[in-house]
Amino acid sequence: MPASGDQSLLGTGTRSSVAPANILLGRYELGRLLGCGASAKVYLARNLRSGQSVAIKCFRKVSIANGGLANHIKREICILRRLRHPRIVRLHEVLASRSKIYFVLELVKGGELFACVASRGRLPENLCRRYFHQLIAAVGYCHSRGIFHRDLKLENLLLDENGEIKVSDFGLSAVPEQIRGDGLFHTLCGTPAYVAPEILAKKGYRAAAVDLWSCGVILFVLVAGYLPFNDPNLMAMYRKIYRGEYRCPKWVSPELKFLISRLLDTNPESRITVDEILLDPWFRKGLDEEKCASLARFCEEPMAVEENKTSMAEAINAEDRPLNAFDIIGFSSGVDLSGLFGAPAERERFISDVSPEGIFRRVEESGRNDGFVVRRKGEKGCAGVTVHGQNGNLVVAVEVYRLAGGLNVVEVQRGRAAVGGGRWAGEFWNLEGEGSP
Ligand code: PIT
Repeated sequence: MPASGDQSLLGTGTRSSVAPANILLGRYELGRLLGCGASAKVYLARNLRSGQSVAIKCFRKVSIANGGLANHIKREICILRRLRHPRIVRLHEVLASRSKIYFVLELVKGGELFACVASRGRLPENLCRRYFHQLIAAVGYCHSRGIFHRDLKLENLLLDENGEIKVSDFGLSAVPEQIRGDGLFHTLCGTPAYVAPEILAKKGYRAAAVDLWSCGVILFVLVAGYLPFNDPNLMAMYRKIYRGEYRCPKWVSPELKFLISRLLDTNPESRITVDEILLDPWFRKGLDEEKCASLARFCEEPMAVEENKTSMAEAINAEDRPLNAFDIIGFSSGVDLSGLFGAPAERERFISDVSPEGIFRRVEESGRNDGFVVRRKGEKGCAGVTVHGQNGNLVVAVEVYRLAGGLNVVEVQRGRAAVGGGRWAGEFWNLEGEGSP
């Protein structure tokens, strides 16, 4: 697979180091492609230091800039950071180069539940129930935290090595801040066959009810082996959804038929809620009180002791600690990733494995060679160098923030004196490697 070499700080002259083709930011060895979406690809990868296998989702800058994806990605990161549940794929960290954003995710090895149903056909009711328990545990947890997935479908349910599901792809998910004045969401979203009728009505909807409709479609597919609403003609399919026209196959038990009818209720006001699902007889079958209570607890995965220790140490010594990936995201006010996504900007950020001293020396050398005045400045955890014209005007300011793992965030701010000023106005710090993933 092509690679990223953009972690090396390379000047206009010779390259100081060239990263091996499949090494990402000096930290992960990239492996085979696991999946491919419209705006991103997911690769198998291995953490070079710990040996841990992970999945890495790579967003290309082109798709981010052209498709206006930046806000979606920021939201997805914020949402994933808030989720910590055994049935939801964990986000370990976010990495960024000048051209791409990478989500380092928990590796789920068993593939999509979709592939399982596609190859095996319909599943026995007991297995459907087991998957549905896990799905409702994840969905209930998200809803209890004010997060709505909005694109639940079989393709977004992954199977781990124990045959348990993990919900993935929160790219369309939403938080209550997106609710309009009428208390409803208005964004159109979802996959046609899984979309709730109230979304088609375009009048605004409650996202919790929309997710539960999709859970109804998922449950139907698991037990039937095909979609409840389907038609080669999209408008005809939407008509069926809008009218709630589906037929349960004859092998489905009356109890499950009833639950499906409560999930695929076209009226979102009377549609079953998570709390009601927990009381449903088909859902509760084989669940003792304790198991049901633990499903309903929508509990957080406990944090590892080591992680707690680290955050405590970091909190005490916040000034002096290296930045982690989430600091990059929250670098400026809010969750400003503009420096990572944008077209040539006044300010740019990128990651380098060259030491701060090496970076400053390179800037000083280039600046002095071109007749500029160079000044050093130093702060705890962050140091910088500024380059000025002979009149004192700022040409460029370069600051370096230490990251964990020997990496650094380099922030380059162009001053007004940089305009039209040859390579100082452009990208003398352009470190981009070709053909990265
Ligand atoms: C895997 C294996 C795989 C895909 C994924 C993880 C993707 C996970 C994912 C992607 C998202 C998201 C949450 C999880 O928001 O084939 O281990 O965009």
